[in-house]
Amino acid sequence: MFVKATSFANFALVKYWGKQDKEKIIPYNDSISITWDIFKTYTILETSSRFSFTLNNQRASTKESEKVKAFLRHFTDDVERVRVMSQNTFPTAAGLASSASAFSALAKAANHFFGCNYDSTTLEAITRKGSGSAVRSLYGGVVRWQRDGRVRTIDAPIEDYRLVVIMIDENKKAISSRDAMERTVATSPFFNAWVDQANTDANKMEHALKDGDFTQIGQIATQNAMTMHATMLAATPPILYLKDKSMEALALITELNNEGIECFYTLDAGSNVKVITTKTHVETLVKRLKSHQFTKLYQGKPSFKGAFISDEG
Ligand code: 2P0
Repeated sequence: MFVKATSFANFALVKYWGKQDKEKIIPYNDSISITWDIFKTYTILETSSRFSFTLNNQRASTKESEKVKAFLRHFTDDVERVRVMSQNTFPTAAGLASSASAFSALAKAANHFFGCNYDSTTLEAITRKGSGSAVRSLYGGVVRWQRDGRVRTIDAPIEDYRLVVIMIDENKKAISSRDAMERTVATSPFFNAWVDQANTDANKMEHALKDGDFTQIGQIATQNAMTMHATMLAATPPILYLKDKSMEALALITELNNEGIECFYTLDAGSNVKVITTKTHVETLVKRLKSHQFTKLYQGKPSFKGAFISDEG
């Protein structure tokens, strides 16, 4: 027997950064994301004589295998009889939300494979344990993950929004989001201010999204991302994900937006820059980025699908 699930990465317009409950993975602040149709994970669970976990066609490390086994124990008492194969269509752990698509796909696949049929609240609670942001990839479109742990989708006119990811560095990041978040909560003097700001931003962002106010969405999203980075820069020792090239890209995006090419940037736990623009402006934007030597670009559209079972037999 096998089950295949597919899921997509999501990028937050208002970021999740900090856990008030490290066991249940409950955030200090609300976050809001859009699920995009690029950066997919395919996960297959197959009956086997012993457990194995293959990530991107390579046998996973003991640490990764143990994490997957621990996750699967939420679905079964017998994890030894399953083979797990997971494939990302993009660089893993490079700040491209690979853990979000990976754990939402695994959760969906396991729920089906082991016949659990958990309701959405239970599945969300389990998915969070793999990766907090993965809970947002269970759903398509605009998703709000609240600080009470609940998740809901927001109906907003985002069909014409487009994503352009500027690849600055495809390598695995030096510090995981989980460790970086913990250090920020424990040592950054700005952490409380971040939580207040982000919760206010989430409310404003929900309104702006529903109104389709692209300028307002861009202003809130960019300021939110920069506040998150400022908060982690103030941690001890400081957490610095951005590279010189990232900074160059930010300046260029601001310049292009000022010229009338509607776009804004956001940043996650990595140096790669995500630019959001519209269908009308995407071609010009890409051309201009390329003319400034930003040649490694990925382009996407919103996905209105979240994680789903794509094959079984
Ligand atoms: C986000 N990030 O909202 C934020 C912005 C990165 C920067 O959620 O510890 O892999 O597994 O819950 O979900 C990445 O962190 O962390 C993340 P854990 P996760 O997208």
